[in-house]
Amino acid sequence: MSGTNSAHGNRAADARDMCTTEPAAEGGASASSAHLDSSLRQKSALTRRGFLKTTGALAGAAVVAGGAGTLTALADGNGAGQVTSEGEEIFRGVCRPNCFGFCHLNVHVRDGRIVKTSRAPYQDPRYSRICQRGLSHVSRIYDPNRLRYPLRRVAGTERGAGEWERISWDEAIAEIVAKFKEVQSEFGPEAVAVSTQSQVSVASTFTWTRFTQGFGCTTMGYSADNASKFAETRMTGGNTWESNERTDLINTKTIFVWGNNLTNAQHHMWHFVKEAQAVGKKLVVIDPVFTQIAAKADKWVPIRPGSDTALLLSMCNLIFENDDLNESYLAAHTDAPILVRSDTGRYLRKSDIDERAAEEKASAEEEAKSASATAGKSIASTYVDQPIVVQDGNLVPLDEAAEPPELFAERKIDGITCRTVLSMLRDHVAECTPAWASELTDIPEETIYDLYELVVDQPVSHMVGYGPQAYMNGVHTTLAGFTMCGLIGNLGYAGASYGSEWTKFSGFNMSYLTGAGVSKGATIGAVVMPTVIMNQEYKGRPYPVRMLISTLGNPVCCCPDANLWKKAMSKLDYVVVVDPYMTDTARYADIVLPAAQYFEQEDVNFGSEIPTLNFNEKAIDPLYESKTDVEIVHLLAEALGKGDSFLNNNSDVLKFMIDGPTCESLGISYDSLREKKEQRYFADEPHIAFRDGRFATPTGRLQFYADNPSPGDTSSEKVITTDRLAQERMATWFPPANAWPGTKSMERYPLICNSERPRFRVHSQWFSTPILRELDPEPIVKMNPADAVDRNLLDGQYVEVYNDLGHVVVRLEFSDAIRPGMVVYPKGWQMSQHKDGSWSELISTDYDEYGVNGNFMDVTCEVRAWDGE
Ligand SMILES: Nc1nc2c(c(=O)[nH]1)N[C@H]1C(S)=C(S)[C@@H](COP(=O)(O)OP(=O)(O)OC[C@H]3O[C@@H](n4cnc5c(=O)[nH]c(N)nc54)[C@H](O)[C@@H]3O)O[C@H]1N2
Ligand SMILES: Nc1nc2c(c(=O)[nH]1)N[C@H]1C(S)=C(S)[C@@H](COP(=O)(O)OP(=O)(O)OC[C@H]3O[C@@H](n4cnc5c(=O)[nH]c(N)nc54)[C@H](O)[C@@H]3O)O[C@H]1N2
Ligand code: SF4
Ligand SMILES: [Mo]
Repeated sequence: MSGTNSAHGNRAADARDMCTTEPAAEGGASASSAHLDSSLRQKSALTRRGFLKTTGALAGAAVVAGGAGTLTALADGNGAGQVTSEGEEIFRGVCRPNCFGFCHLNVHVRDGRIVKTSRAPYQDPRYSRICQRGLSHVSRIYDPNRLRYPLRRVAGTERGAGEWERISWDEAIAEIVAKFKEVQSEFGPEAVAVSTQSQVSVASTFTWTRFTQGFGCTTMGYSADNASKFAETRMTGGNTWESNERTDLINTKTIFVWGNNLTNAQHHMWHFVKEAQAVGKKLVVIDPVFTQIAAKADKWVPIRPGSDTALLLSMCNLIFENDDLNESYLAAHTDAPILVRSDTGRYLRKSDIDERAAEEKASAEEEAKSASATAGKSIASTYVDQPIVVQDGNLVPLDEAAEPPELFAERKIDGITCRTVLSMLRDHVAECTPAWASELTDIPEETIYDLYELVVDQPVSHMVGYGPQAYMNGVHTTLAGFTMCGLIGNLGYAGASYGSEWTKFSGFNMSYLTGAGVSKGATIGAVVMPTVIMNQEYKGRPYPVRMLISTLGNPVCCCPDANLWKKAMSKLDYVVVVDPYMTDTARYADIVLPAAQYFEQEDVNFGSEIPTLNFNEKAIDPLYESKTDVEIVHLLAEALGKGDSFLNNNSDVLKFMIDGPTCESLGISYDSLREKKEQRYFADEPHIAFRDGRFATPTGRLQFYADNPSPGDTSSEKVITTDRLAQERMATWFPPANAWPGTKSMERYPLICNSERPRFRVHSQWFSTPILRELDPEPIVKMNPADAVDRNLLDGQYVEVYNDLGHVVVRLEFSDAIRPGMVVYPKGWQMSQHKDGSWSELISTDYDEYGVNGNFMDVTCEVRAWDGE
């Protein structure tokens, strides 16, 4: 509980100072803090009903548009094709907060002011949606909390103290550039780190990358959602978290939802599940919490947090036991038949058994080495040393196996035992019986057998959220899921899928990113960065990070260990934050630059659950003195003497990124996209991930076995221990670091502390939107009444939730939906909106070196009454 008192002290100062932050003379801006303060004082308007009673109504409210839900009338009133009033102009907007939605919106403008946002049609009407956040953009854009001018921390005040003075853009740029040069000349170019987080826009994000690269800076990478992506890449070769398109859900027999809080977190997609249910498809929800979607399920399986891997491995065990293997899929599309050497743990290769191949390999490697020496960079050998399989009793290179190879084989080669991946996997899961899994998952054995029947009755669509992967063992949850599906071939065809639909468009002209130069600075994950700043050390060697430019993200609010982040921010020589709002991160800056909002600039957005590029028109000029990120980068680059290497407006950036050969081959150009507003980039509809067993791994197959597991992060020596390496070879059960019975954390703090995605915010975005704050006035924590009674706590009272790392003070809400032994909080409030502390204080920056992910759910806490002010 160190630092609690001072944190409280700061909080009071934060709230007070925010009133004096923005120049009152201009009116409006200073009202921001007044609004926040009053919203915190306001009692919640919601009655304290049990969650179970309200479930139905809220589930309806979550989906506002088209077909489903109770607010359809409102949505239709805001629908496309409506008669607009005279003098009103409608622009196409794309809502892009990273809720995976990218809804197309009509942005209604009258007299240069946005007066309404309403649903605009996707070409495929099944995707036309809008939610309460999309409907409240006017309230968000003209929010009195909007930053209006560049602000500078008042000289002599502490960072984070909240005292600001208005300065001009010229002053701001001159000061930033002077500091930038000073830091780079004293400590090297990498001493400036640039952070962009989950808020992605093609024009802005890629321009900041060009800046980071062009000026040799360190990149502060993203450390959320990485465990799933890392595991998927390892097994499938994909670089996203890809599944079949959601329009394919109708083709499945059963939808399994693994920790995906769909009606809050992707509510634009929920109707696909509902429609599938309406035609008789089953819905199974595996979640420790009785979520809204669990309430709609045919079967809800309350699993012990952090134990999905055990359940998934028990399915694998039963697949072997019941001989439900899909042998032809395994032989043709997976590494199941490849032999593995027992001495090295590596695939047996052609060069291991064939002298000529060994010579060829050696000379290819030699050639690559000397080419590298000439080119001055490392060049990999292109020689493919084929893995070996057994066919008709003979050892055969994989690419020469004409007939299906043997799945279970064992050979002794030069005295070394070699076994197929499938034989090893069978042994690996032999002890993962339903009885074993039942103990770990707290799911009755009979239920596990019932689930198994559904899992093997193909096709099955597994929708996987980010809850199960946000624990220290999260990589293996995804490895186990793909292993289960791979064994039975439940991938790559209509209705058969595993993952979370997040597609990636790879057709942009990416030379834009490095067009101004290539940085020698490292990419350091956001979960690693505060420690690097504190120690000025990375990978065991001195590494200076003295200045931070943070844009398109709010790390102090959203990254683990807010107290560590606050210390790290205070340690830096200089901090610049670019954002439309005074966020937690902005509060710790020396200079805050006001950024333009979504509809104040032309942009393209992509990377969603919907495989389209989406064109966002500029509807109004940036408000007040705000500027687009592209303009801000250009101003900085110009003052740093490289203005010619940077474009000065979004349209030019978009043209550069889009008008290249790849887009052309897809029939996409800047002009066509601007005209059509939306262009699909997959030829198939619905898009099927890993169609026909095609994978982008080195073997072209789904790889159950990691031939050469390499960590996402090499900064720690412990990643190369033999034990750790062995653990990484195949999907393996091990418990979470904290949220597990018997851990030190749990002995001291017995409640597991999970977050949920709030329907009123996306992360911290919309945090102060007045209309939404009326509906959702203050931070809460939900707890099962049984746990509350044990602690003499009352529904509605303020409580302190705490652990060794920090604390937060919020209102308690009783909820029967919460599993006893847990608490759940809607995330994304700024620190200043809590009575004290913040949720991110409770989360540790410990991470798994392979996934390099924030363990947002692997947290424990205790709760007590709060008697402070
Ligand atoms: N407790 C807990 N914490 C979590 C998670 C959790 O489950 N639990 N989940 C994690 C996950 S999965 C994620 S993805 C992260 C997200 O973490 P962040 O990406 O840091 O979250 P946001 O609050 O969306 O921050 C985006 C910021 O960009 C600003 N912005 C919007 N548009 C623009 C623009 O055009 N230009 C500029 N310069 N700024 C703009 C917004 O105002 C906002 O302040 O949070 C993580 N944090
Ligand atoms: N409204 C809104 N929408 C959002 C966001 C937002 O902030 N607000 N954020 C966006 C982003 S960046 C992301 S990454 C996605 C995340 O989308 P989701 O993955 O759906 O979101 P979460 O709420 O983090 O977690 C999902 C569920 O996991 C459950 N869970 C926790 N632990 C376990 C476990 O061990 N096993 C199982 N089976 N379930 C578990 C939780 O109870 C929760 O219901 O949402 C996106 N959409
Ligand atoms: S917040 Fe997400 S679901 Fe809501 S309108 Fe915007 S993109 Fe659509
Ligand atoms: Mo995320």
